Amino acid sequence: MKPVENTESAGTVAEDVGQSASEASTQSGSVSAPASITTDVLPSASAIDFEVPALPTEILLEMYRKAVTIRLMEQALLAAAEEGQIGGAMHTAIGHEANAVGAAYALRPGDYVTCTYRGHHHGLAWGMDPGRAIAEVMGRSDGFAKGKGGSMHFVSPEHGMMGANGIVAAQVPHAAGLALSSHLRGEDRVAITFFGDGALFQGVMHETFNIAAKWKLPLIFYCENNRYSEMTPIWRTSSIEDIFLFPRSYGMATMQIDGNDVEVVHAAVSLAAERARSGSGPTFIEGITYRLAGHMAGDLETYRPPEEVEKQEAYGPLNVLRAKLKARGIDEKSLAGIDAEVDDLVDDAVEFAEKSPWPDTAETYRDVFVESGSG
Ligand SMILES: Cc1ncc(C[n+]2csc(CCOP(=O)(O)OP(=O)(O)O)c2C)c(N)n1
Ligand SMILES: [Mg+2]
Repeated sequence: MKPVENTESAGTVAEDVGQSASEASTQSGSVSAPASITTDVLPSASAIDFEVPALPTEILLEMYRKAVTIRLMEQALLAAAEEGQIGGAMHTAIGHEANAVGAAYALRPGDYVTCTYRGHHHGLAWGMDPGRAIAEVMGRSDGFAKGKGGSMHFVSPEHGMMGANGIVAAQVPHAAGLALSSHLRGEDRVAITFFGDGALFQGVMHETFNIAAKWKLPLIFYCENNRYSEMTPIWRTSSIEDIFLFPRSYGMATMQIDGNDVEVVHAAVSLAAERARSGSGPTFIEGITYRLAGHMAGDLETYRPPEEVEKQEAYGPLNVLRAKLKARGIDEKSLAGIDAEVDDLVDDAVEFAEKSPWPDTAETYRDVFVESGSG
């Protein structure tokens, strides 16, 4: 396995409906995975069909800075969890960065995002400040939900971040509601919802597929397929491993893409957003990715060999992006300079969060229930 160094990897898009799964699979060039993900089949092996324009180098550099910020913040949060500074479960998105960064750059201010409990990367990609984000995870008063949401319930409507959710797939119909409101108000806002491969087996997922396709909602379904649900690999839980084949049966346009490549993600989400804004309805994107850290802080990871993680790390989103930038003449020293700046920024963010006061007890029931004013 080695990092992809060119910008030509792409994804597959299939809008025809009524094909059999095997036809679709053959046409997409996807490979049926063996009974283990410990394989040399790279995500980009399934990536060929649509144009992936090269983004300007300055944008790629910005994306790199954002992806490194996410990575270093997640690492700092894992260290804080180990020190006992974080209550409750915390799931990091180490290895998932490109899905969030590529998508956020493809959408506009005013668009909506919802995501799972693994959502710190989406919050940051959508513009949330790292200091306040860390404060939220630590339950401090400067957090975006004054410390009441914590890691699993990131929310910041002013950034379009309409809520992470601890219940697998619960955020998906919420996004459909946001898309419906945009449609009913005659706005051109798009909603994107991120979920994992495990969410495909929740009933509400399929109810939302059906109604979104039927009503042509301006909605993007984005599956971050990291090939595990908690500690269980996908080949143990799913009848098919090409997740994008499920929504095709609802008549939805689908893509299976390399979720570790920001340019590919950007191109796919741009295409899906264009379809949504022009009234063509929802698109389902399966971003193949890999979780490089445990399912949650404290996960001993006894269910997968370290060699598997090392192998995937080589193709991790930061390595892919570094290789792209180097191919464009950005040298190691410049990249190390960005890494050092971000490191300082994240140190400051942690310090800010640690100094943030605990919420006052008077806050306990505030913002928990809607106040109608009528008693
Ligand atoms: C409805 C529901 N069932 C079970 C759980 C427990 N649970 C938490 S994370 C998780 C795995 C989900 O895997 P996936 O959708 O692939 O997302 P990932 O964690 O890999 O990002 C499960 C089953 C839950 N939170 N909600
Ligand atoms: Mg998963």
